Amino acid sequence: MQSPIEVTDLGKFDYDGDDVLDDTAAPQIGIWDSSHALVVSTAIPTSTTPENGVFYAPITPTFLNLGTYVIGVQTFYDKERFSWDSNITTARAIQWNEGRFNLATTFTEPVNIRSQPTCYFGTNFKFDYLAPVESYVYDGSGQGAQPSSFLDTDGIELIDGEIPGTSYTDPDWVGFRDDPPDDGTSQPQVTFDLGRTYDLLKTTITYLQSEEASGTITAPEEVLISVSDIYDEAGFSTPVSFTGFDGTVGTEVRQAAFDLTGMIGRFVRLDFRNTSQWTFLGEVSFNGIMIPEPATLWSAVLGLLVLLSCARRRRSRE
Ligand SMILES: [Ca+2]
Ligand SMILES: [Ca+2]
Ligand SMILES: [Ca+2]
Ligand SMILES: [Ca+2]
Repeated sequence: MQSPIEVTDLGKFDYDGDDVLDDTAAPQIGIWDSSHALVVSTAIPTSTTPENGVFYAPITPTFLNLGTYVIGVQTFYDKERFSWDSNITTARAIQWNEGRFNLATTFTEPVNIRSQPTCYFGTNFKFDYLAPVESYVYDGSGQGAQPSSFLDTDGIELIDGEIPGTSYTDPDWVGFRDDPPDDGTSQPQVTFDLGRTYDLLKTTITYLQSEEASGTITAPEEVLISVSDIYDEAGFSTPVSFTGFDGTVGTEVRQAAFDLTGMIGRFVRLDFRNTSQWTFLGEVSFNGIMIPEPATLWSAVLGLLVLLSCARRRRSRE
């Protein structure tokens, strides 16, 4: 795993391609980390309908950070087995290392390694790329003017995973006040630090539209998004405008997701614009693929050199 992901489904290949999970019992499937701890597991019901030749079972979305993992599934020596010699193409930032197996009567981590690297291939998984936020700062208007009850009390309310309720008095909301008439200032401007450079895919913003306070809390009209590799005004890209917020009348917790494809950076700046008195934000998250640091690139290049020199040596022996 060369980028953090969230796994949502675990799957087993339909080895004989007949669209039926031909196992005598629901096979257990799981992921182990490098300390041999079982991170997540489930059983795939034999009634499962395959998707593109894979029987998937949903799991509680499970975060996997950078590292090496083992995925294993039970097979019962019946029709649904595993592939001996596979052509393996992995998603970006996921690398296949080796095939493993176990001969056991219970569900255990496969630990036996064969010299043939692409054998014992029979599992799959679905996931989303995550770009976790390390920290953020408010660097525009709004934050100083709000009453204490709508403050970002611990400085992590936008990234703590807590989605507030529909009432604006829920302490999980962060409120940003800018009294009308609107002068076009940020309400608020927030800069998120992802800790590393990511090739961004998406941002998801949780906000409040409420009639509870006489229509003074509304969806933002717009967010201007820019990225930078350094926290420096001059380093930020030209902001791109997104206006897909739902400001229809109602009292509702709403989410907007914006496609950030093509934006690459460590710092992501969200500059919200709102003509009404209040913007209420509950959560902001990002999806993206981590860009390897130069050190990692060097070791990849070195690995390639070692392989090339091996190949050359082998050839010279012939
Ligand atoms: Ca089958
Ligand atoms: Ca939150
Ligand atoms: Ca709060
Ligand atoms: Ca405003």
